[in-house]
Amino acid sequence: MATGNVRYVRYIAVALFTLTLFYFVSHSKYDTVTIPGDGSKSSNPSFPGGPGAPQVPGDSTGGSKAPAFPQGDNVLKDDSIPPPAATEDLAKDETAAQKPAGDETIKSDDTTKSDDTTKSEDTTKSAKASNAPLAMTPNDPGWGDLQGIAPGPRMNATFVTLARNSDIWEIAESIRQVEDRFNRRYGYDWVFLNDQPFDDNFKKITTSLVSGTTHYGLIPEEHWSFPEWIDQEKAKKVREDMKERKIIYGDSISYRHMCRFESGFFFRQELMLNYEFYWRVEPSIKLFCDIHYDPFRVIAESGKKYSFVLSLYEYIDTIPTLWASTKKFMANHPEHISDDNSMAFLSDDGGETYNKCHFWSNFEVGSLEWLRSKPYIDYFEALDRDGGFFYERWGDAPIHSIAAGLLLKKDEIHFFDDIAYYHVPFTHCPTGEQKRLDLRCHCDPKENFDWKGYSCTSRFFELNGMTKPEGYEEQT
Ligand SMILES: Nc1nc2c(ncn2[C@@H]2O[C@H](COP(=O)(O)OP(=O)(O)OP(=O)(O)O)[C@@H](O)[C@H]2O)c(=O)[nH]1
Ligand SMILES: [Mg+2]
Repeated sequence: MATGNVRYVRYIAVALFTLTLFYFVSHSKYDTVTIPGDGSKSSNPSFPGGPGAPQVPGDSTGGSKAPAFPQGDNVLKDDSIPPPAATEDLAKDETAAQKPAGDETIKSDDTTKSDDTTKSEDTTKSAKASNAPLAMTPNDPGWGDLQGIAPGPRMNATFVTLARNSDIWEIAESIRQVEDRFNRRYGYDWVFLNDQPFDDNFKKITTSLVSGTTHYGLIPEEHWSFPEWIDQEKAKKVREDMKERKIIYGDSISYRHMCRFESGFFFRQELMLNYEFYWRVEPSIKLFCDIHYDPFRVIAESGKKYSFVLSLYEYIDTIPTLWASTKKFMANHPEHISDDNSMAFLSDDGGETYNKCHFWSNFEVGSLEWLRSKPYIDYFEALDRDGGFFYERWGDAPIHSIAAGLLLKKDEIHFFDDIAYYHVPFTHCPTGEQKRLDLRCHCDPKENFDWKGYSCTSRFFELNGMTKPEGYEEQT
């Protein structure tokens, strides 16, 4: 009996305790934790880039990766700088820039992007910021300001990478370099192209690293296959012969498709049609210095069409008849050859023979409009007909370079000295200690290839009447 009473008392105590607990839980107040990217507004920034701080493109703590300045809003509003004609046309079509046709797009943060208020605020900010001058030297206002969103307009531009799924870690390394040194403040898009579908792992990792919107394109078969006029037997014999002669990638079919694709098709992919400027990035590259200004804007505002950081001599066994094909093209299309061209960069005898100099195309910032223009397409098609991608092993570097050298005016080609770069096995490291300190570089100046015997950069300087930087003799 006594035991029974104790049991009842225990039941009542437990019931009372449970009720009390329930009361406190349901009436207590606690702060809402904002999950970045859930669309709700966070507050109280406690550290730069922390929750609630101004959103920096690519800043994962900030949640949104949406560029603060919409891609399409790239009209150069400063009256003193005439906008390139094509920029304006594309800028009007903001929807086109934000919604690339075809293939797959992973939006950085749809909730934020589709928020009308955010968008109109951004546009106003962009209009004000568009007057921000380009800070090209340490004396220019804004040079040292490398925190937060970069002021100034955005060009209609994208990074572009051709890659296989197996390149994921090598391209991740490159993206990290580009983001840390530049794009985290700009949020430019990145287009990835592949002859096979990209897998989820590739997409997941690259999307997490890129501050802008990522797009994934599958290359159509006709851009990655043998044209019907190619004699397969002849092409096969060439590969066997090159294998015997140990010519690098000499026996590779895919390498040849890659070179042909980069020469004639990357800029015509559906996703790329939405953009006017591109920056090519390959796996395993390094950037050694901070990039203080927007290279896309440099290209757009100064009317440049092509740029480089490294130049060198081509391996002649891969292109024995490229110059003969080029000469045939020049004879057939004199209307495409620029009056103020860079023939002196390409030839030491007025065009009779090719000196093998080329810009190293694994880095390029340039105009897609130029690559899509009739002169360039006519040149590519003439070469493609001659079959040297398969009967030899023509690379896209000499092809882009010869095209730039002959079809463009001299001053449409730009040397980006400030972009310190490595792709195995060559380095561009700016000459002059003060420059490297200003740019916060971590490259070894001894590695700089610019003034060494196998580089063609001296020729470029001489041809354009440019003064070589102080101290270059010590690096020869
Ligand atoms: N999707 C795809 N991409 C390729 C293929 N082959 C090469 N690529 C990409 O094309 C670009 C150039 O290829 P690389 O292998 O880097 O050629 P390379 O720069 O001449 O030679 P490396 O010294 O090996 O870098 C890179 O971005 C590669 O990821 C391929 O078969 N498929
Ligand atoms: Mg490479």
